[in-house]
Amino acid sequence: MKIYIVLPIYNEVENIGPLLDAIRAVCRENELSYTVICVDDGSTDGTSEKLKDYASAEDISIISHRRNRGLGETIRDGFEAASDLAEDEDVIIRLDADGTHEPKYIPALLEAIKGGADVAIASRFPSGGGEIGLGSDRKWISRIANHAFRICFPMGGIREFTCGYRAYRAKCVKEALNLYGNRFIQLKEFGFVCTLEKLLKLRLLGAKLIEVPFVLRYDMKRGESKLVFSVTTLGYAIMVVMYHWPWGGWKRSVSKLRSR
Ligand SMILES: Nc1nc2c(ncn2[C@@H]2O[C@H](COP(=O)(O)OP(=O)(O)O)[C@@H](O)[C@H]2O)c(=O)[nH]1
Ligand SMILES: [Mg+2]
Repeated sequence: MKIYIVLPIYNEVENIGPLLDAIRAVCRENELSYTVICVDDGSTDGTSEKLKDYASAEDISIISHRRNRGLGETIRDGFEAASDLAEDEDVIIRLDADGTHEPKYIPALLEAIKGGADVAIASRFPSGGGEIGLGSDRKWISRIANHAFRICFPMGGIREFTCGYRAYRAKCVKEALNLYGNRFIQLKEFGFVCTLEKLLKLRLLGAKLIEVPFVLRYDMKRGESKLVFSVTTLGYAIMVVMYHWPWGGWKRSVSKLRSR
């Protein structure tokens, strides 16, 4: 089994070097066979130059966008690249490149996949999970959003909808890309919304989801958050409609896609 680690990267000059070093340390310590797929989304702060230092390393591959295309297109490119390389039994892991998602959780996420999960979600909410360094406004907005999503998109006992740190069974991602095609990530214009869209679309295909406790280290973030609240909120609102739309929403269209 091999793991493909997808990193969406936009202006993370201070964070990217330590993160790549930490990923390497965890993978070597646990004797994991891995490749890191860095998707540099038109960074302008020196991140691209920093990545060049790593470009010749065997365990790192770099996809570069000449222009900033946003998180949706970046994740699409990273996941398509990983799924093209991966065998069915491999695992795709995606984490933020801002220093807040520590690679030390990779072994626990892999264990969850080995135990039968199709998607293992690093979650702040089970016992042992948490968050450090998040401002109180951001903390409350995130809490309220995750509660609202439990009502809008019930997925068993899942409580963590917005954190992008997850491991995916490659077979499921390949199936989803075959079935949904370019619509696996459809709401590309809405940045961070793609994180939840992927989860919903996999769940609609029957993916088994499990949460693994993790602590979000917002105190370790250097640089500004790239979350744009207005765009993200609009994207979520559109997603609720598209999911539940009675005449052909995502929820109903899966059986049609399957029968094609
Ligand atoms: N490729 C790409 N990545 C982005 C963009 N905006 C944010 N990211 C990346 O997406 C991840 C999440 O962004 P981040 O600033 O950490 O958001 P926060 O954790 O919610 O504050 C980080 O790895 C960013 O580098 C973008 O426009 N393009
Ligand atoms: Mg982050």
